[in-house]
Amino acid sequence: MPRPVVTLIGAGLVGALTATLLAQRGFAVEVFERRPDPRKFGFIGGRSINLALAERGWHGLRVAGLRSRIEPIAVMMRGRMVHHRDGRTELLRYGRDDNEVIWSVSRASLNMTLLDAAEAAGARIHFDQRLRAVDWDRGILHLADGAGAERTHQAAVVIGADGAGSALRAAMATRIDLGERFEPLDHGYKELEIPACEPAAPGSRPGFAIEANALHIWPRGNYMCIALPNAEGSFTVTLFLPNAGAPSFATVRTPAEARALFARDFADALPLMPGLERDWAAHPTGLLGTLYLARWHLDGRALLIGDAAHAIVPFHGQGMNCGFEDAVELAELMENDANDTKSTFAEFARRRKPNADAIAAMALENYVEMRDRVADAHFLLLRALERRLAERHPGRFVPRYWMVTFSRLPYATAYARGEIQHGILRELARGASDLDAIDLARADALIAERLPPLPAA
Ligand code: FAD
Ligand code: E0Q
Repeated sequence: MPRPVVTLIGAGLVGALTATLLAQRGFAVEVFERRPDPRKFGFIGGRSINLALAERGWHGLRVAGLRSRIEPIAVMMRGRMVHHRDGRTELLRYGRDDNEVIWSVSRASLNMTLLDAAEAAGARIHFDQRLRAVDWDRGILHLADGAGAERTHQAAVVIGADGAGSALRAAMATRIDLGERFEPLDHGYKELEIPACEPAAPGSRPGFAIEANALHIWPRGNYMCIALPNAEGSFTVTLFLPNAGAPSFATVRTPAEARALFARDFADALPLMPGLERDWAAHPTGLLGTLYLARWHLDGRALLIGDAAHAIVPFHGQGMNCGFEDAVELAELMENDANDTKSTFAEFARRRKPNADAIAAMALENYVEMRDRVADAHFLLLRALERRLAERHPGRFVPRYWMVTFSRLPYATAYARGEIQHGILRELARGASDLDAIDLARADALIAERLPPLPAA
């Protein structure tokens, strides 16, 4: 039997992992990537410079045999370091101990490691090749390089991992109604930097200006800043701000206005950001939103994965993690049946769509929680109660954040159980102002009644 051939569009995070996993399973993989090879020409920015990697993402890397290549470049984040307006900081741990943490990784390093892995597994990656259109009747892709030179490529089966602005999706939409809906968020983002500090002694390593092993958050009600550590000692700071109103990207426009905003609202960060004005002027304001599609595939000929199928807002740090789950699920399905892509793609969508919808909803909810609730007394009571019940009922009452971040339970399960748990918390905490006022016997009864035990990990 000849090796089944698969063509991928996009060698970003999800495309490169999918190429690796399929090539490792014996597929002949051809990948077309719009950008030049970042290993030769440097990584052309765009989007966040580092990302939070959690259990689902690690699983994809482990399946590809890449865990040991990423571990040395990942920075542990034990929890959220909340920066209050008065300058106080407080670390809210994500999990119970250092086994329940998330990791900050450089997008560029991760992507380059995945490109190496894909090629080592036998995938062929064609850089500087942008998909322009598809002739579905002839099964021909039309591509162009940066200089405008065109080429074609015969492809019976094509998988689109070409991100939120997917060209393959646009090509599929000329053939079938994908039921596409993009819900823009009325907030955007700007990426800034806290550089590494001067080395303590000549020749010693540069240091972190703030706690290295945390995800820093400056919640300010309707907007917020976050900062994730980079291995060399710097932090990538992201300001999330409304597009209209005040303050917003409409009122904070010039570098001087940005400085004034930071002086007022992020006073402890400002002295650590000497390049604020330069970064503000040089970096575009990013757009955010959620992409919903009713269909992800065109019979057995084309399939969308990752952001191309389900871009989400970044407030749970799960977009890449979710895309890596797509890659693993697809590779396993295709390995089991390499030839019937029509039923494979349909099964992939059947399994993944409810999960993509669930993480999309949870990511939107997390924005409000992050920017607005982390300082609210009732919210903190619910949080404390949640921890108490989780200790009392391990394997049964499991915080939603934990299910999303530290487990591989389907996102849809995390969402559904999270709703039930939230109902229980609200019922128990109604009228209560502290943990001692809560009726734990009633808690136990509600949990036994409404939450079946989770399957053992
Ligand atoms: P992309 O990374 O967008 O890659 C698409 C690739 O396709 C690119 O290489 C592109 O050049 C290529 N391409 C595009 N068009 C064409 C074309 N026409 N022809 C050929 N190639 C093409 N996720 C997390 O898990 N954790 C986080 O902490 C996190 N933080 C985020 C912060 C921000 C501000 C944002 C915006 C996103 C964040 N995400 C995070 C989400 C994450 O960035 C995405 O989910 C992830 O990059 C999706 O990977 P992808 O490969 O599907 O798409
Ligand atoms: C995480 C890890 C961009 C981004 C990435 C993240 C998170 C947040 C807020 C943001 C959510 C959290 N979070 O701390 O609850 O866990 O990835 Cl804004």
